[in-house]
Parts: sequence; structure tokens; C-alpha cells
Amino acid sequence: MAVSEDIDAAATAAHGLISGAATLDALKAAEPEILGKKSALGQFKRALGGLEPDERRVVGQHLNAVRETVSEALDDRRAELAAGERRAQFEEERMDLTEVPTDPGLGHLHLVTQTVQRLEDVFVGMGFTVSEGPEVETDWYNFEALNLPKWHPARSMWDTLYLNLDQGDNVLLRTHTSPVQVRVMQEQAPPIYTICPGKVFRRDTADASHLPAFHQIEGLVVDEGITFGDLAGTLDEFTSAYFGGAIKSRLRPSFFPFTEPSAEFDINCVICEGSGCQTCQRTGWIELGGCGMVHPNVLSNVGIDPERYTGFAFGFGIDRLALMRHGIDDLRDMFTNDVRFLTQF
Ligand code: 2NL
Repeated sequence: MAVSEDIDAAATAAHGLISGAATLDALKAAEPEILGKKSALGQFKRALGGLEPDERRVVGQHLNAVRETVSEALDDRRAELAAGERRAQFEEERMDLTEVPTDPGLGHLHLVTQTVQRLEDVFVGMGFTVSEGPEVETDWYNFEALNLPKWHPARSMWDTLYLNLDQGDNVLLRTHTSPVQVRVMQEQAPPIYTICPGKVFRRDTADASHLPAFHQIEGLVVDEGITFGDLAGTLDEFTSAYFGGAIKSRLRPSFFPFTEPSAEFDINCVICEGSGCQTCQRTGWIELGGCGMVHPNVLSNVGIDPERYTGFAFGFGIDRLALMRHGIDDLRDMFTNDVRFLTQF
């Protein structure tokens, strides 16, 4: 039958267009010509209406079967081209990862953590315990208990960061680790021999020698018969245990509201060992921190009888200690977390 052969010829042409399309875009552009209304196969469909019912049935069935086959071929070709184009895209965007080291090596503790652990080792070796406490504190623990009532002018020694919790200026980020020792004294009767390392906070702009969050270690001893001589001896013993026998310590009079008497505590310059250099401004000494005999008011505030017990306390910065030991000249370098810097230590 002539019509049937024409349909087969149109189908062959359609299959030719399908397999001839080299890209998805080309296939899409050819679609109207393959099965669209104006395509040969589309026109046959419209022409069915003019045929006799018997012929229409036979030709119709044939046309439908042919259109079905063409439609399947179109779908297959579309899938094949899409897969090919995706493969080409992957190939084009492939990244060469061979420069990434295959063995990144083990990490290690941060320089400040290493320093804290060495300090703890030295003090634990001298019979101290290690105490920790909250970084968010109340005004009472951070100031009031330490002989710093609200009106005390020395409160301006600490640029305090207050937390806005609708509690006025009552809740703050601790400005020193002393509140930990206050808690220890509340919870535990003397004898007390403890150190408190930890993070402390000040309202400061970061520069080479200041950070708004830094690390401090404080020590506290409360027992019967503790004297200023015990304080000096403990700090000197610590100094030679931590820095080596060549480094000595000395005390200079100072003031803290929570100790009386109070002192600054210097050590021989670790660079020149006391002979004088640029780092110590040719004095041979470097200031490490402060110390003193615990003020009787502080003992009373935590329920310890100052007539029976005396004590000493000291505090110094950990970050600067690490800085000194390793000849680093900018505190910020330790916390920028550039592994090229950190892996040196
Ligand atoms: C410094 C000075 C110091 C204390 C901390 C202290 C703690 C209690 C009672 C009395 Cl619970 N004192 N701590 C005492 C003197 C100095 O630190 O320059 N730190 C960086």
C-alpha cells in the first residue's frame, strides 16, 4: 500500500535526523521536523481523517506503531547525548589533586596548651592541685569577694566585658582566674595549695602585646603559718624548675586590692639570662606577674578565719610566657590559626 510505504520512508528520514543530531541542542532543534505537527509523520496523522474507515484503521495502527518507535529512538538518543555531554563536562572540570600531601601527618597540641601543661607539671610536682571554674562569673566572685566593692577606684584596673542579661552589671566575663580560687576557698577548708589556669577576658583591642581573650595562671596557698618568705621561695623554685637554674626571680613592692602586702614578680631575662639586652631594655629583668599575701578581708569573705590562717597568691599571663620562650614577637600570631605558623611549635 502506497501510504504505508510513504510512512515508512518518513520514519526512515526521522530516524536519520535523530541519529544525525550530534548534540542535545541539535536534537532539540530537529524535534519539530521529527514528530512535530508540521513533520511528515505529523502530517500523516492529520491526513488520517480523510481516509475510509477501514483504511483509516489499518493505516492508523501502522502510523501509531511507527511514531511510537520514532519517539523511543528520540528518547534514547536524548539520553545518550546527555550522558556524553555530562562525561565531557566532568572531564573538563576534573581537578588535579595530586599536589595535596597524601600524608598530612599528625597534629599536635596548641602552643598555649603545651605551655599550660608544662606549668601544671611544675606546680603539681611541688604539691599543688589544678582547679578550674566558669568563664562567665558574677560581680561578687570576680570583684566583691576580692576586696573590691562596687565603689572601689581600683576596679578601673580591669576593663571588664559585661554580659547583657537584663541583670545590670552583675554578670561578666571573668577578668582574671581569681574567682576560681574564691570558689575553691568556699568549698574546701585549708590547707589549700592550688593553681588555676584558664581563659580570661578584657575589653581591649588586639595588638602585638594585648588580646581581648588571653590565658592566665594564678596560684593560691592558704594554710597555718604561711609567710611572705614562703611566697618568695615558691616563686623562685617555680622559676628555676620552669626556666632552668640560671634564671632567678625577684619581688618589687606593688599594690593589688586583694593582697597585702603586694609585689610585682620579675625573672631574669630569658634571652640574655640577666646580663642585659634589647628584650629587657638592658635591665636583665622581665616582669612576669603579680603576687602578695592574701588580704584578710578576702579570707573573711569566704568564711576562712584570718586569725588562724594566712596565705599567698600570685598570677601571671601564659600567652606572654609562651611568646618569650619561643621568640615570637606578636601575640596575635598564636591565635590566627595558620598551620604554617602553628606547626613550628
Ligand atoms: C597579675 C596579678 C595577682 C592574685 C593575682 C589572688 C587571688 C585570690 C586572693 C588574692 Cl583568690 N590574690 N590573686 C594576687 C596577686 C596578683 O595577679 O598581674 N596577674 C596577671
